[in-house]
Amino acid sequence: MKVYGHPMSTCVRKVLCTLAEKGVEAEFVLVDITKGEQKSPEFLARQPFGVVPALEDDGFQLYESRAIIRYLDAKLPGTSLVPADLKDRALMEQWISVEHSYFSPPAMKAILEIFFSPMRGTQPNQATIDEGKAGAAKALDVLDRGLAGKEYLAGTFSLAEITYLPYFQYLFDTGLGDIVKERSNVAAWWGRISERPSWQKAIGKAR
Ligand SMILES: N[C@@H](CCC(=O)N[C@@H](CS)C(=O)NCC(=O)O)C(=O)O
Repeated sequence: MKVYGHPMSTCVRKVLCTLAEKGVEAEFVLVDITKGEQKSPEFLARQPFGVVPALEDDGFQLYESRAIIRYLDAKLPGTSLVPADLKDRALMEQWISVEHSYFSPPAMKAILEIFFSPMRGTQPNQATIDEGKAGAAKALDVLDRGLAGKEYLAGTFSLAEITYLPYFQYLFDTGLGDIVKERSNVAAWWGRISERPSWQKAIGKAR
């Protein structure tokens, strides 16, 4: 099994975290997005939108991180990352959709502004950061209410947690972690899930 991607990519990190939860090693093939390798004809044949990650499993090719993590969970042995209970499973899907639709787009707007401005040789645009933070904070308010009295979004640690982890990590890495710390249920949840060995491995801090 091969994962094509870059270790700094949020979407690749979801895949690496899922593999680590399952206790499975895959071959990592570096696609250097800092050099534009994701737009090469060779990689576009794997991922026609020219973004990472892509998966190859015994000739089967798959792209889109959320599709890949569902596939890996269903295929690989180990504890399931999808709840067995129908309602918990539906809640997992709800929270993954909230992440995709309402949380990560504004969070990434703020994160990328901070991340890329030094490379552009400009100061980060504070209005862009504030707009992104405000949008992400709105989603975090909903998450905070959803997590009241709960350890995890859908009963147990699931794919839902894995979809949020990379964006939370970058909020902290770019100095925007205050919007997490200000919300007590979300802050406690982040503390719980970010300590997992699978996440530490996905970000290269553990083996
Ligand atoms: N919907 C895609 C998004 C993938 C994506 O945006 N990947 C980013 C890195 S996190 C990328 O490859 N960026 C390079 C580019 O846009 O050229 C997925 O979930 O796999």
